[in-house]
Parts: sequence; C-alpha cells; structure tokens
Amino acid sequence: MKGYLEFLKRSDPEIYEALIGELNREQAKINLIASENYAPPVILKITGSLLTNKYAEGYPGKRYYSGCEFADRVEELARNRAMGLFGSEHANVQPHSGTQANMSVYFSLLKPGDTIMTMDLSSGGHLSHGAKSNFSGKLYRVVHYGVNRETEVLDYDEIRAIAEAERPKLIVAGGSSYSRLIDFEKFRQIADAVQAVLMVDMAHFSGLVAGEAHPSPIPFADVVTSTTHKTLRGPRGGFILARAEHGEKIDASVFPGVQGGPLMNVIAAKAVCFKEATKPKFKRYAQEVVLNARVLADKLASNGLRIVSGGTDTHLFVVDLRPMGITGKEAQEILDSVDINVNMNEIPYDPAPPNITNGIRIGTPAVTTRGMHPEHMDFLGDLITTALEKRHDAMALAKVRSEVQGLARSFPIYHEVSP
Ligand code: DSN
Repeated sequence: MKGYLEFLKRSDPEIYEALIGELNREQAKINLIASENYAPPVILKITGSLLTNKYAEGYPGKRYYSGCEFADRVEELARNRAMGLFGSEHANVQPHSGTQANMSVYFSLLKPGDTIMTMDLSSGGHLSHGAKSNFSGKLYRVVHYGVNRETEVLDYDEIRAIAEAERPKLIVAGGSSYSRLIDFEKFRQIADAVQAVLMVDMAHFSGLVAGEAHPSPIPFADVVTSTTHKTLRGPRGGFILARAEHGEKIDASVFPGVQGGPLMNVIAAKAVCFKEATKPKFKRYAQEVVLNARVLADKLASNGLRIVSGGTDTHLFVVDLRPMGITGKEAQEILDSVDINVNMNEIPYDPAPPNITNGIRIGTPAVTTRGMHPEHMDFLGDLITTALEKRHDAMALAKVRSEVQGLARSFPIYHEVSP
C-alpha cells in the first residue's frame, strides 16, 4: 500500500492529495449520512484487486471471453452467498448500482408506458422509483402513494385504494428515507388483489435484514433489489434477488440488456461482504445500528426537535426543521461547519424544492461501524441541537466543533490501511 502511495505522490500529486484529503476528512468528521458506511479494509483491497483486469461478459459457464474460470468461481460464490444470506431462489450480483438493479427489473417485467406504483420522494421514495427527472419517470406511467399527512406513516388502506383505481403492473415498496418498518405482507396482499408484481427496494435496510434487525421482504416479494454499500457495509454496487420464475428474464435484462462487462473486482468484494454479514459480529452491528438510531432520535426529540413520524424503527430518521426556522440546506451547512455530515432531505409533502428542503436525514450505520454506542448518540444529539440552536453564536459553534473533533479522534477508522 505504502508503495503505491509513494508512486502516486510523485506521478500524480493532484489525485494523491485528494485521496489523502478524503482519508483525513473521513477520520475527522462524524458521518451521519444514512446511506454511507466504512467498508472494511478487506473490501477496499479486493475492490482494488487484479480482478479489475478481467472481462467476463455473460454469466458463469456462459461467458463471451476465455480465461473466465476464476471469474466464474467468484461470481458463483457471490450469487450463492447472496441467496443463502437472504434465503432467496435467484440472485444476480452484476448490477453496478441500486438504480441499475431497479432499471434491470423494470426492463425485464415492464413495457414502456406500463403503470408502476411507488412511494413518492418526499414520503421517502427514491429517484429511480419514477421521479420525473429519472428514466423511470420518463418511460413509465407513475402513480405514487405517500405517507398519511397526520401520522407520517404508510396507510395501507389508502395504498390499496390507489392500487385498485390505477391497476399498476408493478408495485414498489421501500425507498431511501422512510424510517418505519414496512408491512411487506400487506403489500403482497395489495399486489395480489390487483395482479401486480411486487418489488421491494431494500437498498437502505438490506444490512439490517441480513443482521436480523429488520423483517425480511423475501417471503413476500417477487423481486428484491439492493445496494451493497449502505447498511450492508460492502463495496459500492447493487444486486437483485428474485423468485426463480423471474430469474432468466432478470439476468438477460442486466446483461446484455442494461450493462456490459461485470466488475469482477466488485463482485468478489460483494461475495466477501455477503460472507461477513453471516457472522455474529455483523448481527450485533445491525442491532446496534437500530438502537443507536432510536437513541439519537429520542435525544433530539427530548431536546425539542421534531422527528418525522415521531421516531424510527430502522437506521435512519428525518428531522423537520420548520419549527427551528431553518431549511435543510442551512442545517446541512451548519452541521458541516462543526464537522458533522448529514444530508438535506424532504419532509413529507415538503413545499420546499429538493435542493433546499425543510428536513435533514440522519442515519447511524457509519458511526456504529466506527464503534459508537448509545451513550455517544446522546452526546451527539446534544451537539447537533446546540449547533442548530446556537447557529449565530461563533463561540458556541467552535466549542461544538472541538467536541466533535474529540469524539472523532476517539474512534479512528482505517488505522491499518492507507486510503
Ligand atoms: N443516494 C442514496 C441515498 O442517499 O439514499 C440513494 O440512492
């Protein structure tokens, strides 16, 4: 590792400096971005391994290049481990991202113009679930369900009524900022009532499912998509799990439908990530991610902040900042100035544009991986509250920043590897 950095420093100092800068940033800041994590060193190394050299278009045993015997072995292991970990009948581990996993599923099961029904973005959905600016919103007729305005949780009677009126071909459950458990069985019943396919996008909570800290959608969904780099703590990428009957179509949709050559280095890292997720220590991590989120949300609520839906059952929650008189963008910037990273996020039915918003999303996977426990969440909750409340007080902000830096120093990451 040292060797490559020395080489880079001499041959490409601009990239070297950016890399070292990112290492220092990750060490120095407290990361509460719900979709991020710290991949273990073994995952970083495999992602940077010589498997990056190999073209392996196709699938194990059916490649379009010679010399794929080890690529086959890697992909078979990754597929089998994904199926074993989640109890699924079919796995495709080639999608480069969660959005490409979703795209592949849509292309395999839908025709342009078909109706899809998904959670709207401000309720917690995702761009690839039919946002107007996304391919999914351009190719399909999209109908949304949202959370109830009062409770801010999903209302299954309303979802059923929309499904019966709109007759979608595909229903998507899951998203990127819904903090409550989703009743997959109810979604199954709704899908059956209108003969729709049920797809669950578990990109955010798949690590919690693997660690048994969240119910599994597998028994109820026809297809499940995910990423590997969020709560699952693997390399950046996506995968698809499906009932056997959809397997062939989905595989053809990923390759050659949507992608070319698979990233074999990333697939090897996915295989390792799936194995890591079977271990007892991963289960402890997943349980603590949820506990930490609950403790942090409770602390902020007891400090007077408004948590959307009143709390969380998962790794994340959204804070409604309207009572504090600041926007999500402002809060993101204030917290960044004290070395805490969060992201601005719409609150349900948010009147503000998505690049301003009235909320911030807070998640605990990264700080839990870093080794923090509920007592640190209490401490962080007070620091966040002080920073937002005393945003015009430079002395108070400097004090919070120094406390955050002290906390970050107590939980070093990546001691034994270079970036
Ligand atoms: N951008 C991811 C997130 O932050 O949730 C979803 O793709």
